Amino acid sequence: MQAVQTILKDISDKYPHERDFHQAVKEVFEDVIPYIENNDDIEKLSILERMVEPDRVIQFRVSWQNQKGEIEVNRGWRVQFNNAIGPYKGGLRFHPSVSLDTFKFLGFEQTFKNALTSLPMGGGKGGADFDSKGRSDADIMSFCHAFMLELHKHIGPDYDVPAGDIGVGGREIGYMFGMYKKLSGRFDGALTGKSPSFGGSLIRKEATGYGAIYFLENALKHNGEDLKGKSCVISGAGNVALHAAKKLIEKEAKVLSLSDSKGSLYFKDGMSKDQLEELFELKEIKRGRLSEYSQGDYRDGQEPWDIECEIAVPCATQNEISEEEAKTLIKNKTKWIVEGANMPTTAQAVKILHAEGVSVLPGKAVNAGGVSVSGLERTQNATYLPWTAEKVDEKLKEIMKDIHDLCVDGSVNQEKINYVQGANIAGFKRVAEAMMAYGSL
Ligand code: NDP
Ligand code: 2IT
Repeated sequence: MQAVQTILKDISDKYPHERDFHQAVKEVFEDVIPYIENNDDIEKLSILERMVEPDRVIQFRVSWQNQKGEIEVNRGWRVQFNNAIGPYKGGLRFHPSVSLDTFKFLGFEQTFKNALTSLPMGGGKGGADFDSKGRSDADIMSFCHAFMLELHKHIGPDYDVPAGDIGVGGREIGYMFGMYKKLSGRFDGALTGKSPSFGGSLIRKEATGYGAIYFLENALKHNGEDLKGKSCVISGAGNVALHAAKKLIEKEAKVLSLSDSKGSLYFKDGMSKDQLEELFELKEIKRGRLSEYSQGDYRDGQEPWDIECEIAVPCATQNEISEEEAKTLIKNKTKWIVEGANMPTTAQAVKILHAEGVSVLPGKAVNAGGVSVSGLERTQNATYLPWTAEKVDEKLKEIMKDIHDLCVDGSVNQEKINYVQGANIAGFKRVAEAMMAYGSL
């Protein structure tokens, strides 16, 4: 469709280095062509042109003193992408590889993900090029405090509500919330992912991984299958990967691997509950590396995608599965790709996988459980009423089922559900309708 191609060319001319952002826009806009073709107002009101420009981009210097007394300088960002359906909402990522491109792609994706949750949340994303690996707790605290010294000017419970993402977990949110509270003089829900001891929601920590498996269960059920005995390869060993593993083991699936940026850990007969508990301790408490774990087969420098499995669950980062990995998965007869991470499969890989009948369950639907429970944390903060873990988990299950059903409805092909297209159409529709209602803004 001409309008879509014109915009894709326009953003690649204007922002030639923003490859991840282009990829995210291309995937959404090409999928929603059937919807745009039936809605003249999308073109008439320049909805696509407006959707690719963030509402605003905030970039700032984070200078801070490390334990040795040296002053270090990092770059921080918050991209407030689109608040058509609610206050900006989305995580903060601390990783040395990030750039504005990363946050534009993540903020764009977040806008449509949040729309799928049916909760009132717009899209935003932010973070810093800070490398927390090998840092002392004191350094992490100083950095988080310095980061919030600037960020606090741009957030608030009804305006922009950040949470965690890669490199930002409960510890970092605690340091940042402490500083936010001090600077603003307010105790409110301006951040989610807080500890339940100071306003956080139970199950938020687990929500992304658990939600991913609830989504997968719905998709399997739609196809007349279930999880029992299915072999699963997981990448990543962080918040999302570990909780996805926990839920899979609980559902009697076989978890064959975890990985980090240095290598993968292979469990030929499936990881046991006890082994997973030890890995939680190693990663969450000791903050160690997978290479330090003595059980399983540690494969230095190797990704997990060559391990034969029925279900692949990428839970580390973007573009983990490209053409080559996709071909290996196809050769090994993998049937499902469950994107716990944001955009872990490249566009080309998705094409190849779809052509071979592999179902790709897209990140913006699969991992939406995290932001959904963040939404529920906002509700609990706003009403001053904490919910029980059971209540949050029930609500999470309901939301994931609803997102699954929205994806099924959105798929143009009803014989073989295209979950990627279904998610894109359902999310896009909701954001576009709100934008059209506001007129030219
Ligand atoms: P964590 O920081 O807890 O864990 C990240 C894991 O991924 C680590 O094992 C890390 O390995 C690995 N990893 C990170 N970057 C790379 C890389 N460039 N190459 C290889 N491995 C890498 O992050 P989360 O588990 O929270 O996030 C994982 C994914 O899930 C991300 O895509 C995130 O955007 C997405 N997500 C997270 C949500 C949440 O609630 N936390 C919600 C929705 C999506 P190492 O330690 O070696 O760096
Ligand atoms: O990518 C994501 O959805 C997140 N990192 C979680 C965002 C949130 O606000 O909980």
